[in-house]
Amino acid sequence: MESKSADIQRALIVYVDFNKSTADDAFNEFVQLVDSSGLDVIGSIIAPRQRPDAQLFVGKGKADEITAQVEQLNADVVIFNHPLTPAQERNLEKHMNVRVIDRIGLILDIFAQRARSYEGKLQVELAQLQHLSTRLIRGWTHLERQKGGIGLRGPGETQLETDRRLVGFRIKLIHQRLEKVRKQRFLSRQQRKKNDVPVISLVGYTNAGKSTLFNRLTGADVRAANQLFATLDPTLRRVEMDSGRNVILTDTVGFIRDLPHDLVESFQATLEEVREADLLIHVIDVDHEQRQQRIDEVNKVIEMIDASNVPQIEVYNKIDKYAEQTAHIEHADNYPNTRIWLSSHTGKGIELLRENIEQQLCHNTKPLYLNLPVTAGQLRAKLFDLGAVRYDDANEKGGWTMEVELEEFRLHKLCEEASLDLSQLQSLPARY
Ligand SMILES: Nc1nc2c(ncn2[C@@H]2O[C@H](COP(=O)(O)OP(=O)(O)OP(=O)(O)O)[C@@H](O)[C@H]2O)c(=O)[nH]1
Ligand SMILES: [Mg+2]
Repeated sequence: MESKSADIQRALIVYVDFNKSTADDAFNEFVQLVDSSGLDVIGSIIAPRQRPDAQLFVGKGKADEITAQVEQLNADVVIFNHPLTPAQERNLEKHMNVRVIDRIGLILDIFAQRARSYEGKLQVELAQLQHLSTRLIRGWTHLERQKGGIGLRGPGETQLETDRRLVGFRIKLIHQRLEKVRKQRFLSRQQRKKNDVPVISLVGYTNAGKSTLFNRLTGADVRAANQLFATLDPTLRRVEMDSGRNVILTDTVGFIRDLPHDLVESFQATLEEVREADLLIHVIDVDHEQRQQRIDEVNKVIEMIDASNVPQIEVYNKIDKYAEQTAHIEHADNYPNTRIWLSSHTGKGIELLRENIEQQLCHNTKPLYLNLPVTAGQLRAKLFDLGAVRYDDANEKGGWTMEVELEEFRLHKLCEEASLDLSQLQSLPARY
């Protein structure tokens, strides 16, 4: 007798393999993703292919094979690890007489299950509507065994049967509501700036250990789980550093390879926290084979949301998995970024992170030497206003040679506001 509850759906997964080199990792991640959605994986089919078929994505023979498996295993849903066009989805459903969900539909379903906050729900609904609006016309009538469940739950579900015009209207409404959320977030950020509290955002691939590190640093108890996208809604906590200085730490949604652009767009309100942060802690699972690839994926998203200028501490997490791995810190190639090896789970190496955060944000009183061009007059005036200037002299190029003393992240921000690149301005100590 099966003891599982009746509404757990039986999923057959189809992994279409275009690229042998990353196949294992991508396949395992896909299974984990389906697992995280609460579906029961009852079988998998791997389909090597050169390029997708326009009608069915896979070849006709493969589609027949999948159909036979669906019947044999009594599957409720077939999940493809790739985006499908609405036409492909419809053709496949007709062919197999079962619901077909693509990778984006799957991720959206997980998001719908996790969204708790008003903002999170709005963002998921927006992404769902954008994804579904192109698929609405197909209806679901060609499916006999329609049961609801995956792809049909969450804030967007009631919109499924309505027409596109209404969906368009709803999308507009959500945009307006999200605009309000963005404004509120903007105001609270302004307030924090006024109070001079620096903000640190945790970023990283899903399941890297962001929430575990967040809990470790803040003493909070947010949900950490061996599950993809355990966290969706951003959480903010104030943390007191050893010097007594306060910072704000935010935990947020994880990233994954091939994040659809629409999804990133829908999460603008959340991701703005990342862009506006003073420092990013990029959490990396040290134990992962495809570590570098995942780092690159995260940096791609960081670039996509215009946050690549924010200084980063790369945290190589989970060193407790290797007995011989020691906690340590090193400087990354792109100053002032650093890399720290630690374990959020055992706490080993956490003090290195705390020290480095303080160094980057709080009391960096090391003098900084600058060569400002003649066009940087406004920046120079601001530095004087802040009382940060220790030395200032006109140089032969009509600009200024300066020595300033202020937190590096602040100088970074000021340069950015003035559209100047700090690395171009820094100079060796002037001889005076
Ligand atoms: N061994 C070990 N496991 C860890 C460590 N840090 C986190 N984990 C585990 O890794 C899994 C994921 O941790 P989370 O903190 O939920 O990861 P996350 O980055 O917040 O994941 P999402 O919110 O899903 O994006 C959990 O099972 C944690 O217990 C660590 O330092 N060592
Ligand atoms: Mg998390």
